[in-house]
Amino acid sequence: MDIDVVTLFPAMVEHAARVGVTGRGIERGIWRLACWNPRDHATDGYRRVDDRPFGGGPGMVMMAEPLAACLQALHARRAGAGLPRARVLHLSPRGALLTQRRVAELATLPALVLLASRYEAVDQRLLDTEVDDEVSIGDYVLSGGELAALVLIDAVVRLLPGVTNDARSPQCDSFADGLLEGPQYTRPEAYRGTAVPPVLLSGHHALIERWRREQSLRVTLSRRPDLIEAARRDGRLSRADEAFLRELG
Ligand code: 4GS
Repeated sequence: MDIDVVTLFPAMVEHAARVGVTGRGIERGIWRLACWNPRDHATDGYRRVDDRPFGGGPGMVMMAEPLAACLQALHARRAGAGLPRARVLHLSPRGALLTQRRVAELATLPALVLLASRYEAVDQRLLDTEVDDEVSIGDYVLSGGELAALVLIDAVVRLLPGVTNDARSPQCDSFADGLLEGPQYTRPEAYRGTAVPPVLLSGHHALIERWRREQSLRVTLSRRPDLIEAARRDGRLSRADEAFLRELG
């Protein structure tokens, strides 16, 4: 997968993306990152990329022209290599909330362009003409879209085949099956006087799977009852699941 990020702080994105699982994905050639600075496409001698909002009001607005020129340059690079035009996403609290479902859909695309904006806003004319979708990572306001772009990159890249060493782990995640994950334990068997749940040491795989399912139902019901409701609606709860939930009350 090819990911191009438009950002005034390319070092922030480059450094963070080259760490850990996402960094290993780059080293393995599973995805490629390129950052593009709209300041390199500013039209005046001061390299200005922002200006005051028409109509007044606080803060600054990112100018359309430097962003458009920057996007044109990265689209041209792909076209020159014979590659199809990439989907352009703007990270913004006005966008649709990023979910694991959306992440999994994005992970199937061959290329993404992420626009990480700064200041109070982006000129609407640029959004109308150059951006395909707006995506939000949550109902709060950041000082820049870089961290949101990195959140999206992290969630997408870890799903790409060959990035994690165990191909099963993304399927076991919270949300992969619409429920939260239950507790996990590792050595030692007794930690400061607390033992590991004995079933996990039983070697009885069917029993362990059932116990894990029940823990998952228990934690989801107490923290995210909306997810239990959705699972029920979609027919993802078995009769054994329903019986266990009734037991919980
Ligand atoms: C988000 C968010 C965000 C909005 C960027 C104000 C600077 C800021 N981006 N999900 N301008 N929440 N962006 O807060 O994606």
